Amino acid sequence: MQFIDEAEISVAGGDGGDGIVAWRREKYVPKGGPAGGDGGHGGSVYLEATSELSTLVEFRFRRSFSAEAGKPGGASKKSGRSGEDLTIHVPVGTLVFRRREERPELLLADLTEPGARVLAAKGGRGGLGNQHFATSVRQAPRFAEHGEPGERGLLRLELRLLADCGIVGVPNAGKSTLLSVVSAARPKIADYPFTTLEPQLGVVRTGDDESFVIVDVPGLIAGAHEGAGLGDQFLRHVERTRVLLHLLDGAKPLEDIVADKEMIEAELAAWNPALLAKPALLALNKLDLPDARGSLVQLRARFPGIYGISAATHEGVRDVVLAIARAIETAPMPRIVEPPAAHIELSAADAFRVERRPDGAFVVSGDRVERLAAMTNFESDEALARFEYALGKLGVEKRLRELGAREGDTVRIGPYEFTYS
Ligand SMILES: Nc1nc2c(ncn2[C@@H]2O[C@H](COP(=O)(O)OP(=O)(O)OP(=O)(O)O)[C@@H](O)[C@H]2O)c(=O)[nH]1
Ligand SMILES: [Mg+2]
Repeated sequence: MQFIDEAEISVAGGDGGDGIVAWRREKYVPKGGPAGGDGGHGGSVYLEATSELSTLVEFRFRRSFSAEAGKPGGASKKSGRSGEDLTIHVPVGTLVFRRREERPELLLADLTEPGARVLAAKGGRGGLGNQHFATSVRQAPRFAEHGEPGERGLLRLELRLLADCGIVGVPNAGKSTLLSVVSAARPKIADYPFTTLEPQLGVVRTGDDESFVIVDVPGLIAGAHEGAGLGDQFLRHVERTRVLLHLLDGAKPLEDIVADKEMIEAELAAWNPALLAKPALLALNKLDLPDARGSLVQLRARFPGIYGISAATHEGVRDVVLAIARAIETAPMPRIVEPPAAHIELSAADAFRVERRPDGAFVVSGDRVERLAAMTNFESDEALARFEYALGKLGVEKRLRELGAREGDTVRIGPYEFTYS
């Protein structure tokens, strides 16, 4: 049974449309002012959680998603149409990570509610038409901006939600027996600890159309949060459940039952304090044993809400199941980590790097610089002048000088090559 569903997809925002060069045409005016329209913005890619999906399988077949590009501007200052946004639906509970080169991946969002959305790749801005570039000295600008390329990125999707309720407790408490009674699952049951080695899932039907998913977590021992008995792996699964059922072993003496309860709670808290805030039901199992009945009376004095059940005879099981179902209804979907609130650009916007290559050329790299180059129409001297001005403002020019660039040296930015002057 798979517990962590994963997929990797690539997303691309639509490129912005190009701005254009055009002139106003009026009767009796041979050549009017600049009137080139702006390109439309590229569409953005969003991820949206929906309860209609429960796995990430469909991403095995389709891995690449791009939003529509913006249309180029028109004459008479007409703007191009913007590209449509693209929404990719993912199951509720999907964690969205952005892969980064040479750096750890970044959590973009934890989509825990239906309808929760995250901007995954922003569309590029439309290029400005020549209507914007007229100044008192330049009345007939013969250039326009290219559209900005859309953002591109690689995302890793992870679905950790596996169950509404997690059964936790010490080894041999009867967790697997209970699972086999309340669901159609047939886990291994035996009279020794660590029978269950992997979490087991079961679907519990509570009505014609109602059910919840329960997970039988392998027994936890002291030190579980540090990995004892593989406890850390099991606790990770407990994190994503909405409700916990803490099952106590009624075959043990009262003092041991109380000590087990405290140990399990300490392990949950040590793994993640948020686990203790989860709605939790407490139940003493093996009530068919005479000593267990006595223990229950004592325990009830200290923990008034405790349930007494016997997985063997099914006594009290129905009550616990209904109580779990009620608790699930009102429990919030637990969050794994607080995600950052705002959209994070693919790379730090203003950072750039200048490197000198063995052939003597200088290579300038960086998101912003490369975008700027992509938006420039190098056939126009005016556009080139504007580009150089922007490089100066970003500090690229200064950095080139510091690195010893001289007249005639080659400077490369993305696919473009320039001569330093
Ligand atoms: N008398 C009695 N025995 C029970 C009851 N429930 C479970 N047992 C027995 O307790 C032993 C352990 O049961 P399991 O269901 O395997 O226990 P577990 O909590 O899943 O154990 P691990 O997988 O090792 O963590 C088995 O021998 C069961 O038959 C019960 O209600 N009454
Ligand atoms: Mg078991």
